[in-house]
Amino acid sequence: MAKIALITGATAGIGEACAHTFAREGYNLILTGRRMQRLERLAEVLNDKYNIDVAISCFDIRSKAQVIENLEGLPAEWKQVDVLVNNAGLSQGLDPIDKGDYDDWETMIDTNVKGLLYVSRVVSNWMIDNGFGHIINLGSIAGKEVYPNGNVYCATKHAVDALSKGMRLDLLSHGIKVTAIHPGAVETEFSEVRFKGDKDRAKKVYDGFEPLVAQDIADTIWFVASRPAHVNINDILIMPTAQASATNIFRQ
Ligand code: NDP
Ligand code: 8X3
Repeated sequence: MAKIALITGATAGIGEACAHTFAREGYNLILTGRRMQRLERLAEVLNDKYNIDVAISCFDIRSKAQVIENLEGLPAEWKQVDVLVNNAGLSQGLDPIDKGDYDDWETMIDTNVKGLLYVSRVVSNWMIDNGFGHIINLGSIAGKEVYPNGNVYCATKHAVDALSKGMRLDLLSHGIKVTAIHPGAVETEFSEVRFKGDKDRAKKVYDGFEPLVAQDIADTIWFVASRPAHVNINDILIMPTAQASATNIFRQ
């Protein structure tokens, strides 16, 4: 029987690259995100190219009710999830703490922390019942360091770091693996979302150096997910060669 991966935030960037990678490896997929058309298109492409089954679950991860209703509403056979990639997340704004936008703060906390928790609560129970599973959380260099004006986004990713450690402890006796992946700069829709559609400002983030691409992270996640049963990789910090810390990027 084919294995199953549930990937949150599969409509773009790292999540979409993970969907392609796990499909290539023969996994059936549960793909989530808010943009239904993108989910439908991706499901069609993956189904055609890899002949796998894809279940689409379209919801806003900030809504506890939507998360529970959509995930619990999946047929029982889809709840045999081998790998959960907790990828959906975002940054909004880059303002000093005294000028931060309240809505931006709430969006980041609700998405990156509470959304990840809601999904993990549901899926970890399936994994406990199944007796297997691997949860892979997308942290960030922003979860290891704090940079100017990164305040709340960094706090949410520090929370993901702490939650990954907490999940590993709490799920240990159930044999469920927990891994945190912490990327540096990856060129996706991330900066466009952070700067609310300002493409020029987003592009400048990656000027003068070669950033990571989504596939670099998907390859790393696949490596982690494909280790033997007795091996768990707890934590990976993965950076562009030109980046040494959150703020230290060598640009030419
Ligand atoms: P993208 O903006 O390209 O993709 C983000 C994904 O998250 C989209 O599929 C989006 O789907 C989903 N998402 C966002 N908000 C919600 C929501 N409320 N409900 C459901 N889904 C949501 O960014 P990346 O691929 O770069 O980011 C993926 C993860 O990697 C994030 O957690 C990010 O913090 C982390 N990361 C990114 C880095 C980077 O430099 N790019 C570096 C380190 C970590 P939709 O809009 O359809 O809902
Ligand atoms: C994204 C990386 O440092 O641009 O998590 O915030 S950073």
